[in-house]
Amino acid sequence: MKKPTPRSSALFITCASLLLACSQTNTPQTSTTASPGTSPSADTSPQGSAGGNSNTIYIGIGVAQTSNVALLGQEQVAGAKIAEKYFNDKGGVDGTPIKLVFQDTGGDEQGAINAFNTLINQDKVVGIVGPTLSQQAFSADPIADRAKVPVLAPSNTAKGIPQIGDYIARVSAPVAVVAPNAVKAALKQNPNIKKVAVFFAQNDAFSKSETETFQTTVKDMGLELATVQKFLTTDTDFQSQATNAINVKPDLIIISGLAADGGNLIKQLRELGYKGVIIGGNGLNTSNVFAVCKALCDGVLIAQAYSPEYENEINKAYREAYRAQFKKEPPQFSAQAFTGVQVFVDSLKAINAQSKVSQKPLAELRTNLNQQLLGGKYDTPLGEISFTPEGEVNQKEFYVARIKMEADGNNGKFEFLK
Ligand code: 1QQ
Repeated sequence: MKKPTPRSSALFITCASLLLACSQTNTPQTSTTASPGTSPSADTSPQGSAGGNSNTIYIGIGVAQTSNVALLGQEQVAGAKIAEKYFNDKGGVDGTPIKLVFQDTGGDEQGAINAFNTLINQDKVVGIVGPTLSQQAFSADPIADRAKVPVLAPSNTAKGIPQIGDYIARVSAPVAVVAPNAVKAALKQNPNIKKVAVFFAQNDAFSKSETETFQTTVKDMGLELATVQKFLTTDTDFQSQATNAINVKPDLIIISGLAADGGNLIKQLRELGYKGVIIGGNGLNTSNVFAVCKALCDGVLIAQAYSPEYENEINKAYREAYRAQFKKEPPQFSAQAFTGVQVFVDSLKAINAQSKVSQKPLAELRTNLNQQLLGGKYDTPLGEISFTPEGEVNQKEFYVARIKMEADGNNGKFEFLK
C-alpha cells in the first residue's frame, strides 16, 4: 500500500504553492491504484459476469485523484481503501472478496464522465462510489443512471442530487440540513453577531446550493445579510471582494467554495484585517486547507456530517485503522467514502443471502443492488443511516468543529464543539 505522507506532501506542493497551475484541470489519468493485471479490465472473466469474476466483486471508486479537487478526493481514496481492507478481512461478501477499482475523475465534468464510462463499460463494476463534486455529479451521474448502475455519492451535498435518477443515492447529507448548524454555532460563540457577509464560488454547483442555504438561514435567524460576494474556484486573488466585504463591517463571514480558493480567501480576509467570525462550508472541510491559510485558519467554524468520537463498533474500528495509518483523526470525507463502500458490501451480502451474487448476470446484479441498497438500514461510521425511496440519506447526527492551529501555523486540527 502506498504511504500517504509523500503523496499528500506532493499534492500540497503542487496544489497549495502553485495554485495557478493546479487550478487548471488535469486530464484524468488511468488509475495507478488498481495494480496491473488485477484490474478487471485486464482480467479474462467472461463478459457479463457478476461485477468481476466469480472470485472477486468489483466496486468502482470515481473520485478526484488529481487537480485542486484532489485536496478533497485524496481523503475519499483513503477512506475507501480502509473500507476495502476492513470488509475483506471480515470475509468480503460471504467469502468472495471485493476489489475497488479506482478511476481518477480529475476536477471537472469531462473527467468524471470519462471515469464513469470506464468503470461502467470496461471495468464492469457493480456500482460506483463518486464523484467528488456535485458539479461533476450533475454531468456524470446521468450516464450511470441510463446504464442502470447504482451510484452512491460520497460527498455530493447540493440540492437535487438524488433526483438525478433512480440509480442515484447519496450517503452525504445535503447542505440544507448540515450547513445551518454552523450559523447556530457562530451565534452561540458570539451572540452579538448582526451583520453578515457571504461569499460563494459562482462556477460550482455545490457552492451555489450551499450559499442559498446559508443566505436563507441568515435571514431566518433575523441577521442582516449585508453583502454577497462572488468568486471562482480557480481564483487566487480575492483582494477586491474581501475589501468590499470588510467595508460593510460584518461580524460574520460565510464562505462557500472549495479548499484551495476557500483557504486563500480566509488568508486574505485576515491579512486585510478582518477579525470577526468566519464559517467555512463543506468545500473547506479538510485539513488540506491548513497548508493554505496556516495560522490564519485558526477559529474557522465548519459544520460536519461525521464525528470521530461517534460511538459504535464500526466507527471505532474505522477510526483506529485511520489513526494507525495517518496519525490523525479521520476526516468527514474519508468516513463518507468508507460508508459508501459499506452500503454496497452490506447490500451485496443481503442479496447473496437470497441467491448467489457471483452467479448473477451483471445487469441483473446492478439492478438488484440498487433496489436492495435503497431498502436497507446501515450502522456506519456516520451513525445509523437509511435512504428515502428517492435515494436521499436519512442521518441523525450533525456536528460543528472549529479549526485550531498551532501558533507556527504548521499543524492544526478540527476541535469538535459540544
Ligand atoms: C459537493 C460538495 C463538495 C464540497 C464535496 C467535496 O459538498 O460538491 O457537493
